[in-house]
Amino acid sequence: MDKNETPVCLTIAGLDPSGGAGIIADIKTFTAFGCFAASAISSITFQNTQGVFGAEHQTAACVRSQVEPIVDDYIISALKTGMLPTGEVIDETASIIAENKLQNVVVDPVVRSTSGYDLISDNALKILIKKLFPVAAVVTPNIPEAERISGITIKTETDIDRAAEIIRSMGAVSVLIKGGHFATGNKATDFLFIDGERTALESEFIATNATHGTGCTLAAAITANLALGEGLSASVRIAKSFVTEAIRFAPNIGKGHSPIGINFDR
Ligand code: PXL
Repeated sequence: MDKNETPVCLTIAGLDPSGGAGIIADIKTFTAFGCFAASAISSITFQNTQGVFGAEHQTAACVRSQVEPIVDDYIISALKTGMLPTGEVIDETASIIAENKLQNVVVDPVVRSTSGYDLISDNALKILIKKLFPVAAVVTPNIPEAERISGITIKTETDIDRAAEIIRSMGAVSVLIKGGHFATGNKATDFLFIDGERTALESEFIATNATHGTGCTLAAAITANLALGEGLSASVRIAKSFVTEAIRFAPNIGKGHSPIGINFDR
């Protein structure tokens, strides 16, 4: 890469037309960190701050047709995957990663929307685990996602360790389990496991329902920082404080969970 070249981050994820989650959150986040954003849509969802009402999933061929011209033209410094709704789209994404030797792959195992809409089938989740966990620099489940992936109920920090170990045994070298659903007092703690070594990352817990897009934004911010050459641990810390600020600066729009407010004046 030329010294002055801007790193390109690619996201393969769903479109949330209301702008809170999915590729729109990813694009804003990549841009906020000074990376250039490219994107391919895996599914067009129908939603707003109140819920997800449906989705039109894209075919594997459509995803490939979006990605190929991009990877033929740009050097991709990092890739984020978000909602990958079907086994065929996941398989295709894994092939694209292998063929292009993509590095710095952040896999956000999007399973269910905050409002309870299933964004992936059980069979597709199995393929996601098998094909994408082994090529991920980090996998970023929240607690409900970690429960569905590991098959255990998470109630304590020991359960978090057990879930992380199960996810590691599935081939993921590093796992970030996001504890927002688990916040106690005034702290929101996430647990980063690198090669089985655990670090607890604390941030201020902000009591609000303006949280739409936090998961996508966190994973995208990690992706951007990896693209900029930061290590994983630093990328996660920077991403976490970015999300805390975005929650604080939520625009408070809509009748449900407001999107968070991505800050471009960093
Ligand atoms: O936050 C999970 C998520 C990811 N991607 C898309 C979504 C959602 C949740 O609604 O719609 C496109």
